Order: sequence, then structure tokens, then C-alpha cells
Amino acid sequence: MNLMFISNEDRADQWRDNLTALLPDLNFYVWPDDQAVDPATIDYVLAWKPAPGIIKRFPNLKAILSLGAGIDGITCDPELPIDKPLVHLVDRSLTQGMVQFALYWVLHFHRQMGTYQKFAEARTWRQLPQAEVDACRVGILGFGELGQAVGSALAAQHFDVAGWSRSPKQIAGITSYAGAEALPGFLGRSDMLICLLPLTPETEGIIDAALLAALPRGAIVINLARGRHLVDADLLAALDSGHLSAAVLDVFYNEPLAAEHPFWAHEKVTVTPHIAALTSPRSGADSVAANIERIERGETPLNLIDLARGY
Ligand code: NDP
Ligand code: OXD
Repeated sequence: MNLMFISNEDRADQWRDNLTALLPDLNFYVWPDDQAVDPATIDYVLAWKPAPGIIKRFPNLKAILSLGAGIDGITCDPELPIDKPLVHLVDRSLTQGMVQFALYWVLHFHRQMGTYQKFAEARTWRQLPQAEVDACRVGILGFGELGQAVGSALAAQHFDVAGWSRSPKQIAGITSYAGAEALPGFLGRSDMLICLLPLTPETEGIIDAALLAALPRGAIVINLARGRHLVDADLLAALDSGHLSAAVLDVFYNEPLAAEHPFWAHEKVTVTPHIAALTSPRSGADSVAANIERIERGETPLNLIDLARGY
């Protein structure tokens, strides 16, 4: 079996070591170092944001494997061969990282840690009432692999959690809202809104002025999915008008975020550099190897993307 690794990240050696330990018959090649290898012999590409047109050079692929949960960096290639199975990464370490990051910020706001930090800077000893956790309503926009893991972790801490997805879910202790008609009701009860949607034509720009206006006054927006879900100017207007009280943004329309972007200096905005959850070559290799083994046995891979749906 031959795999071509295509990524601008510098952890190819870690992926090689972990994958070949699990799949001793795998020949692991790295683009562009190994571009002399006959492209017709490559069975798999393992890719993150490949340059447009590269994947189609390999005519006999059994699957295109994403190095991340999101596949928008692959599907944006206008020459992507759409007849090949495309698989997104579901990885325990990625999921754990996302759960930790979301939990951290929900707890930060719920326990008013920003206010206590300001008190400490002013050497002020002051206690605020502790808000009831089950009165804090968290809404998760995009209730798939990551959204459900985050939702379950928050529900275990007794937050009042709801998830919004295309299809309804039945998860103990969590309210499910499904489809466009359910969105206003979901938003109206979301004191903290966490975005974990995939980027598709339907979800691009979804966090706009109308969506933000439907949130309760004082709501907090935490975008952990893609920058293009958000209309930056609409978020800034909602923060400046006082309708929103804070935003945590891990992802941006253009990354890295330009030094002159107003998000950096806004007192209500926390910027993190797309680190909510990072793919781990160690645990990620388990998922990738398991899927390659399934395909080699003639089985359908897990976590297949439906290109017509966009995720
Ligand atoms: P999944 O495909 O498992 O889940 C996607 C969810 O979004 C599903 O619940 C789906 O509904 C819902 N959804 C999709 N389109 C719509 C729509 N039009 N209306 C309503 N709901 C919709 O994705 P993951 O949970 O694995 O990943 C989510 C995203 O998180 C990734 O695409 C990526 O962009 C981002 N991400 C960010 C990281 C970071 O570090 N910041 C790290 C990893 C991922 P249904 O269940 O009905 O199909
Ligand atoms: C992903 C990401 O999609 O890291 O996995 O953003």
C-alpha cells in the first residue's frame, strides 16, 4: 500500500512512524519530496489544505483521508476528484482537545473569571454571587462528533445544554433542535453559543446580524469551527452595542489573523490561533490506520463525507 502525505505542517516523520508501526506494509511518501514516485501507484492521500490540483495527479486513489475534522481545505480544490471516497478525521485526542477548550471557556464566563482577574489587578477583594449552573443555557451550533462530545461534557457539569443540527438527536439530558425552522427557538435560549458547524455553502456566514440579534441580551459567542461562519463586522457591531457581552474566536476568515484586525484589540474579544483542538499524529494514526484496514478489507470507511451535503 502506498500513501502520499500532503501537508504544510512539519510532522510528516511523526505520521510516518506512527502509521508504519500500525501498517507495516505501508510505503509512506511525502509531497513534494517524493514526487518522483509513480502517481499511479499511490492508493491513499493523507492531506491538510493541499494546493489545488495536486490530488487529481493520483489517478488510482482508494480514498482521500483528511488530516483534520474539517474538509473545507480539501473540497475548496476545484479539481478535486469527486468520485473518490473522502474521509474526515475523527480522533480521540482531537475530540478531547475540543471538549477541554470549550469547557474551559464556558467555565471561565460562568465563574466570572474575567471580572475576578480585573479585581485582582486592582487588588480588590470582592465576592460576587455564584450563578446557578443549571440556569446557564449553552447552545451548540453543529451537533455532530465534536458538538455532541462538548455537549455531553457540559451536561455532566449540569449546564442546560441544547444542540442544533440538521437531523434531530436523542441524547440524555440535552435538548435537540433540528433544521432551519428550529433555529430561532434554539438561539433564543442560548446564553452561550458555541459554533461547531462544518463550513458548507449553507453554513458560511451563518453567524450574522440576524442570528446574533436572536440571542438573549448579554450572550457570549464562542466560535471554534471556521472563521467563515462569522460575519466579522456584525459580531463587532453586536459587541459594541452591548447586545453581546463577549466573544472567543479561535478561527478567522483569513488565518493567520492580520495584525491590524480589530478583533485583536477589542476588550470583549479573546483571540486564539486556531488551537482549540489539534490533530495528534499518535492518536490520529490509529483512526487513519483503522480506516485503511477497512478499505483494504473491502469495507466502507468510517466517517465518510457526503460531498452533496458538504460535510
Ligand atoms: P460533524 O460532521 O461530525 O458534525 C457536523 C454537525 O453540523 C452535524 O451535527 C450536522 O448535522 C451539523 N450541520 C451541518 N450542516 C448543518 C446545517 N446546514 N444546519 C444545521 N446543522 C448542520 O463535524 P465535527 O463535529 O467532526 O467537526 C465540526 C467542525 O469543527 C469541523 O468541520 C471543523 O470546521 C471544526 N474544527 C475546528 C477545530 C479547531 O481547532 N478550531 C478542530 C477540529 C474541528 P447532522 O448531525 O444532522 O448531520
Ligand atoms: C480541523 C481543524 O478541522 O483543526 O481538524 O480545524
